Amino acid sequence: MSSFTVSIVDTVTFEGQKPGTSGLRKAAKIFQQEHYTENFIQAIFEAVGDNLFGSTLVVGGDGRYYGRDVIEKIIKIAAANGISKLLVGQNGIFSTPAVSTVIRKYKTIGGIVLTASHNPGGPNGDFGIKFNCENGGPASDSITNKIYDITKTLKKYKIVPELSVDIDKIQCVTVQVDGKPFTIDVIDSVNDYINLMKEIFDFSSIKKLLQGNDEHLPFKILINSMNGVTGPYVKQIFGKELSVSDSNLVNSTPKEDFGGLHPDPNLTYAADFVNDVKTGLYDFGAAFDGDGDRNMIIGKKAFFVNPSDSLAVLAANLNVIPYFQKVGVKGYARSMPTGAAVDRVAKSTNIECFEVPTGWKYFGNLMDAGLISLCGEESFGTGSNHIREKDGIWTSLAWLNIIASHRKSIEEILLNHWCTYGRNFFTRYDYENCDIDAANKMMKYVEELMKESDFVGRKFTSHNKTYIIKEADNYSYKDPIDGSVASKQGLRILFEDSSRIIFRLSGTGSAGATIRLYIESYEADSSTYLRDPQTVLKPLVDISLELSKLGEFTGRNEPTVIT
Ligand code: G16
Repeated sequence: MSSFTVSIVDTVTFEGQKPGTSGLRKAAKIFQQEHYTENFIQAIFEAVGDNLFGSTLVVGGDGRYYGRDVIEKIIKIAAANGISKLLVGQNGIFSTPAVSTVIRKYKTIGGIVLTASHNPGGPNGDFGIKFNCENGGPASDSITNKIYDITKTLKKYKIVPELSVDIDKIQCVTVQVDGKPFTIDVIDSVNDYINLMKEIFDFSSIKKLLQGNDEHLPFKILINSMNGVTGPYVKQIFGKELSVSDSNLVNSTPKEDFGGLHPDPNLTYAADFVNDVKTGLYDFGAAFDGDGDRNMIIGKKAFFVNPSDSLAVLAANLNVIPYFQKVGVKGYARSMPTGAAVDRVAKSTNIECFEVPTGWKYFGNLMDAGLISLCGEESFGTGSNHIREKDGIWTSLAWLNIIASHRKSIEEILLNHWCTYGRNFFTRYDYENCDIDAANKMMKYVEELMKESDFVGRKFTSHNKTYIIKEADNYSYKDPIDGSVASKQGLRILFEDSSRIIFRLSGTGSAGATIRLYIESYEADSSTYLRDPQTVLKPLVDISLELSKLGEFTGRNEPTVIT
């Protein structure tokens, strides 16, 4: 057995290693600075503390540029910090949901996910490092704050410089590090995840749906992995298990730069995919982001399923999915800016519904306490308590399972849903890469406005619609399990008719500031259900822009992305 010794390296501290909504995300070039990545990894290990000794850790990422180099660094630093074993995805590949699956299955101390999610990759793109805890979910604020505090004073890191392992080969290697065994187990990246999906869903009924029979034509699907990590998972699940032809599974080889794509499955960045489905050739389309936790679902002719509606439809139909038939359905949850369609399903079925700040990490405690089964966010994320991350492929399979059970199109399912519950029209405007000062000034301006004594009760009229402010605040959340408080999570203006305007600064961008404007309005009149949300919400959009002076502050006349 090869033997190695630990070296201690003097380092310099770096400013700004503060994890955002989901891990530390920066330009790859920043991570490539000498010591930068090593410092952050060492800080993660120090934040975990004594529990690290003798533990097992999962490591993998979305295959983006610089990921392999970082895995090599993690192997060397983990070995030097007393970890006993690493479970590394073959080729360095693990989707974010697969990391969560593997952490939970093998009861490891956690995992490190190398991804900047939906942000572009490559030498001029972004990179990211995220720490997930033993429940399989993203680290809580208290842990990420601890990591950040450590980075501010870090002077040294521990490393085994000579240690290196071929991560392209499935193998289990044990070496001696300062006299103690250290194991690197390079495992298949997809097996455990696929087995879990097969336990959850009715694969045979989905297969029948896709293949068709005497009564039904084959249900044609197009799955787009956007050159991200889901490719190998999609090929196995949809290709091998469900016999979908290769030509219907596109962009399914992970690429370091996502083939130049912006791997964010929304109407703007996945426009080519939307256009392909618009042709009418497919009954269903699903696209996933770089690390496989986000999804976009569209129906025939690209009938768009808003993520807030997707959550509500899943909530209303979980009973057809074998996993939920077995374990039952507890509560639901959504992030604060997410449209409240799911609240209506919860109310009608007498199931509790929670509201949390933006960030999947806030669902973890609720799931661990057995309070929720399903949760989702407007940012194209849905998932359940099968793991502790949102899960793109899971969502597409859930939709297919529901469609297979009802034998209805996506459009019919949504229309039926709205006819039962009414429709929460929702849109999000993103103003990406704004000047940081300008964005902060705008947020401050709105917050000050909200404090004016007569703000509540103020009337706004636009396009013959009048809205009266009922409540306004900077959203704050107290976790019902551990009592921790997350404050300043977004400026909310709530109207008497239950419409909402929310302003929030994104925590996942890597350059400048991204302002998100979320707008929602409820309609119970069925003649409106098929109207374009942009038309229905235009009065509120105009009111938001006028009230916030967003254009004046930022110089932006148009959003970068509209969802
Ligand atoms: C992350 C978080 C999500 C959050 C999203 C958007 O997703 O996991 O919970 O909704 O960012 O956050 P923001 O509005 O702050 O940009 P992902 O897919 O980027 O990991």
